Amino acid sequence: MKQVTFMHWADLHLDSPFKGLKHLPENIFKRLQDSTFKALANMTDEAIQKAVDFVIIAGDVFDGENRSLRAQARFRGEMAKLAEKGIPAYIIHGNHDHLGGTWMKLEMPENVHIFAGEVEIKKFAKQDETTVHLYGFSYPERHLTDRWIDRYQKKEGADFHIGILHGHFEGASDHDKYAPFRLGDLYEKQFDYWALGHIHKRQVLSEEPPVIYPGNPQGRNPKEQGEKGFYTVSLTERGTRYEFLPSHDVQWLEMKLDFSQAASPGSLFDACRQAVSEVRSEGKGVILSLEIEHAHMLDPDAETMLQSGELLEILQEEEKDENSFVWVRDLTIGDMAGIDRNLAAAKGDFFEDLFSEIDGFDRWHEGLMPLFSHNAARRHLEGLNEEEKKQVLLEAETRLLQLLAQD
Ligand SMILES: [Mn+2]
Repeated sequence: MKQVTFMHWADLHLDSPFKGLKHLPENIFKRLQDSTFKALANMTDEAIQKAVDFVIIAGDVFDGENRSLRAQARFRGEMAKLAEKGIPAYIIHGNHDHLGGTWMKLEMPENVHIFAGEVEIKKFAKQDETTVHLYGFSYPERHLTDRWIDRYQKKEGADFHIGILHGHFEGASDHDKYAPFRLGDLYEKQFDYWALGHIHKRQVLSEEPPVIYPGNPQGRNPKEQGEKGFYTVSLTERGTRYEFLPSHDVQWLEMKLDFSQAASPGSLFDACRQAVSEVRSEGKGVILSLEIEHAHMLDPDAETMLQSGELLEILQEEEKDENSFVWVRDLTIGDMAGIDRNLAAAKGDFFEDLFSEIDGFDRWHEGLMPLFSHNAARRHLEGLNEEEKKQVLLEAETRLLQLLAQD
């Protein structure tokens, strides 16, 4: 039976700068700075161990269009490891590492096949003569808003056909709308697999044929949270199998801790420690945001420990030099409107009046006067927008409920 097995990687963003994180302990900041490279090394190891037929990289190999020498050297090293095992890599460049940038060109090993700035077809032939046509293009420049999908054309003469595209799935948000396409455009091409890149969140857009964004192999900020990795895919005449595998070295995570039961400093601390130990992962790092829900149920000492930052400091203290670290980056008090209002309202009319007063609040001018009449403040502050007003009201309500709960 004809069969090929390959790996689908995308959006490596090698040498991402991790801006704004210099305040982290040196050990942890260094781990982050190195994490895009470590994720690449993890993927290479996996490709060699699984002895795949080839590797596909669907764009944004490098974070910057100047492709730092460090990034190129590390990349070349990993590609050389694949070359030793006879594993080719089929690569397109995306909006980040488009061909219009200027960089010092480092020679890549012979197994590296880079698509040109126009759609082209590369042919892979296995020793048993199973053949694959791979279709793709590298971004000739950063901003490509045309429908490049229209330039893909199936060419007979291979057992399998794989489209590689760095582009925007219409309907997705938060990403630049480069080389847009719809699912129907891809189906029309009658390929066996679509290896996508550009959107960093892992998504299987279609199962038959598989159309997949593997996401980036290493999260680079709190928004890129959870396990990050790549896909191993096997195409056969009978169908396709694919599997997600993680490759990150440091994982960003968010967790909520619910205190609907009264909590003392001891139980608050224990609950945080418990959360930390739950997410700890051998040999890897975790950067964790903890959100405390129903914080008004904390007793006053526990609340002080939380508000003063003391709890956060204690949690961080032991992690600075830990290899499998869990760094709690922040401890926040969660949104407690809704259910808590119901609980409180059940206690009497007073709360109902309080909530209707809060909801109808419009004395912003009066309330903010002391602040905005201050000379320095007037020069540097703008008024509050609607979102900020909502936030201020919510915080005020939370404070009030906390105070009332303590009586
Ligand atoms: Mn990208």
